[in-house]
Amino acid sequence: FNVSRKDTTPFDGQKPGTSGLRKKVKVFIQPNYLENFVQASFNALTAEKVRGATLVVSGDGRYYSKEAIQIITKMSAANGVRRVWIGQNGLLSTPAVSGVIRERIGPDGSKATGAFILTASHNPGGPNEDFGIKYNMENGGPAPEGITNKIYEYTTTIKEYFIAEDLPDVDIATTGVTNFTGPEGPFDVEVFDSASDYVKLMKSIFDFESLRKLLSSPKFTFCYDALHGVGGAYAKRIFVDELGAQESSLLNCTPKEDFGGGHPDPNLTYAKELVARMGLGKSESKGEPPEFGAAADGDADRNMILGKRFFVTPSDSVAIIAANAVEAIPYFSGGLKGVARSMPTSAALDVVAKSLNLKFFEVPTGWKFFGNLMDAGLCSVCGEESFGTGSDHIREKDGIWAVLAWLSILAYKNKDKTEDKFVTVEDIVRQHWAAYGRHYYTRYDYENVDAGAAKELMSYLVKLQSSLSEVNQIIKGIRSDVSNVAHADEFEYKDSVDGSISSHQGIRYLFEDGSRLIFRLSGTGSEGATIRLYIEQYEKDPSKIGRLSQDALAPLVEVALKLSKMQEFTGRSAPTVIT
Ligand code: VG1
Ligand code: CO
Repeated sequence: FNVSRKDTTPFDGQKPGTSGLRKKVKVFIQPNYLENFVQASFNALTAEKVRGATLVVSGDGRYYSKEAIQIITKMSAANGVRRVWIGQNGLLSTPAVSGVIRERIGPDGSKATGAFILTASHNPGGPNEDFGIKYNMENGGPAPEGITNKIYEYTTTIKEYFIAEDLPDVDIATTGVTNFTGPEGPFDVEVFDSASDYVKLMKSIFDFESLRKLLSSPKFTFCYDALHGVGGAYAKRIFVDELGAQESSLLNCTPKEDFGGGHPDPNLTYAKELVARMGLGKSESKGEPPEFGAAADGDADRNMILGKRFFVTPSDSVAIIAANAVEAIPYFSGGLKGVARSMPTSAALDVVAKSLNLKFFEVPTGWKFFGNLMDAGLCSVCGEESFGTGSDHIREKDGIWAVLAWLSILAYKNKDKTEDKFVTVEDIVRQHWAAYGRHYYTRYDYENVDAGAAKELMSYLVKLQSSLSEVNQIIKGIRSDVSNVAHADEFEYKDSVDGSISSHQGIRYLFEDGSRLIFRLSGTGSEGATIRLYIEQYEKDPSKIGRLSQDALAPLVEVALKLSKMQEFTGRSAPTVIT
């Protein structure tokens, strides 16, 4: 093949957000739009690093992925990349990409140096919906802010990109290696099975034998909903082929370009079918709900864990996994190096860390911050309130890992049980609350708010936060039964490993009784602004841990909405999504 140099001009707004660049497909398919971002990424990585590299290029299979894979392959060839690895049909979940970068060895003994992951995660897909791209580094984790900022800078000044226009399109449906020769030498494209490496990794972490036993037990019933995301490709292989679950326990496990027209976000609002099956919906399905249910997002890095008629909040989920990991999961049998959560995630994990005497870290939203801690050997288990849970087996959150972790805890708790009582998901959560106290928690999302209004609300809160006496006076006027704010700030994070500072990571109001109100703007939306409000209250008294979350949090919710003048600023009387 030959290398062509193409003239181009910058596009506005190619700044990667919390997890890469996410835009409407209509924006991405403009001539040169994707090309500019990919070339800017190569420039940011520097030619030295790109030359000879082995790059993974794949994603959740959403609309425009196939075209994007061909473009990125041709640009890789032109920029001196040595090999491109592609999951069959362009499919690789985000956690699988991370695993492939870290673990896979190619037929010629090569190892990957990085990846372009093609996903907009939990955002809908299709010609009128979202596409996305992000770069992951050699450790398998998302590029740190130092790199994403550089990529953005290059997108603002870009004048040219390089592409091997005459490289034939790769047949991504068939596995195998194709060799090419360019001006600088050989260039190979390998298409490989999307699931094998990931299945192997999961088998090295969990005790599949005991999981198989659990799944075959007559007392246990199971259901998994991939919401038509890429998770389906792994669910079949792991839950059915390896663990013996029935095909009928898989919902929406055929990956689709438009996720069947749905919103591939595993929460109580969008995972409707699963929620109904688990007996949690307004309209309950017929028959007895399964004992365990779980869902994934488009790229299968998120998870929702449900018991029979029972919802596990993600903040509790990571705390419960951390509390049980050493006993229940072989990978952790040597102990946990430490645990970490994102700032808006509830403090349930903090209580576990304290009681088990574990190192603990609080980082800004987004998975990239956990990676440094893990690379430094400081963190084994981490999570976010946004249905993200994971460990240091890779450098991304991992939806199927979280399901296997929960199944392992269930298997462990029911191990020696010969009598009829099955220890359920709900039992495990209630026992956890009894031991550690309960963090009532809810998140309100105001999606697609006018960007100017969202900014104004945030600057109002930043200003307000600087005078505690004023804040407390306002709060007393709203509800006298809510405790005082002891501390308020705009969260800033100093990475304890590389010393880098990330500021403006959300506004926190921390109350004397341990309650917290947090406001931040989303960095993953593709249009307008999304305001997230996180509300949390800690209850240690065992007689008060069984309340309905809405009831327990009602006073704080009222304070949050009035204090922030939410309706005044946004014109919204209610959030779009409550989780
Ligand atoms: C959201 C979540 C955050 C998560 C991020 C990426 O970000 O709040 O916790 O890490 O999505 O998840 P934001 O900036 O919109 O709040 V994924 O599954 O979309 O890659
Ligand atoms: Co995701």
